[in-house]
Amino acid sequence: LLLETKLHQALKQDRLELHYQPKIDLKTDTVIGMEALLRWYDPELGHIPPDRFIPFAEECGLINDIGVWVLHKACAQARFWNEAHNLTLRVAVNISPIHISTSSFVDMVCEVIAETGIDPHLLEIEITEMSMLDYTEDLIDTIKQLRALGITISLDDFGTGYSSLNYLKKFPVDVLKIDRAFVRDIVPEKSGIAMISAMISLAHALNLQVVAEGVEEEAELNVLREHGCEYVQGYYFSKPLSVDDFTDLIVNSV
Ligand code: G
Ligand code: G
Ligand code: MN
Ligand code: NA
Repeated sequence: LLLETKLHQALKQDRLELHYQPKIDLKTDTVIGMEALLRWYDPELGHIPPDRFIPFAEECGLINDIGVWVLHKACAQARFWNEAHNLTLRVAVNISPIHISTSSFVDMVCEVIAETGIDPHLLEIEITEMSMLDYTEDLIDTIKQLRALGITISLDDFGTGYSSLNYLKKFPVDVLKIDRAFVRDIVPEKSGIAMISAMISLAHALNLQVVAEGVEEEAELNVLREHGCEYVQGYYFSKPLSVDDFTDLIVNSV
């Protein structure tokens, strides 16, 4: 209960923070967007990682309010960066399967778009593969409506859930994010390369673009490039950055 009270207060008092990890286009080697990632620092408890408080927020019912806050904050920030630096960065927001399954989700997104003035083509929603597990026709409908608005939909953590290729056929997504567990396995002379190569081919055969997560080494980058992966994210380029540090990054790379 203590944690719930603290999280509730942090949300109400605007003490949650977003960090942004750049996404790099391998064709141009430029930053084309960023993923918003939640950070929570509590004066008594210290830094609490999202891996811990997101599942908790999903259990105690705070996840929908958090999702709205994140979406609003990330869209406003992206709009600001794009206006201030004459850019077209696309911001990606992680949305909980619980939240996206609420009936008012699309209306809420429309409100946030109107309030922040973001071009919906510069907004991406990441949903985890887990969301598809017990999907409903309503969820497919929601995704279709979001895409009709111009929003990009990515399937996050691909390969880690109980992925069935059947889901991929049913789900109208734009981007497949290969989980970093597979990127980590890219070592020459290992089956890791075969896996990555097959995943990229599968995505392309389904007209999906590919983001590889957790790229830390040049050798991994080279394999991904060679196999036609479009975008990468990872410590090799940058860890998730505070607003100030991300601003420095875009100022210095334009
Ligand atoms: O950097 P990292 O520790 O930030 O994030 C860990 C995990 O927490 C991510 O894989 C992601 O699934 C989840 N996460 C981070 N930020 C958010 C957010 O804003 N909303 C949701 N639903 N999950 C998030
Ligand atoms: O939403 P998702 O599960 O994809 O969140 C991305 C997670 O991966 C975040 O926790 C982020 O901090 C982390 N991350 C991003 N880049 C790297 C990387 O290069 N290596 C590792 N180990 N983690 C990373
Ligand atoms: Mn993600
Ligand atoms: Na992921």
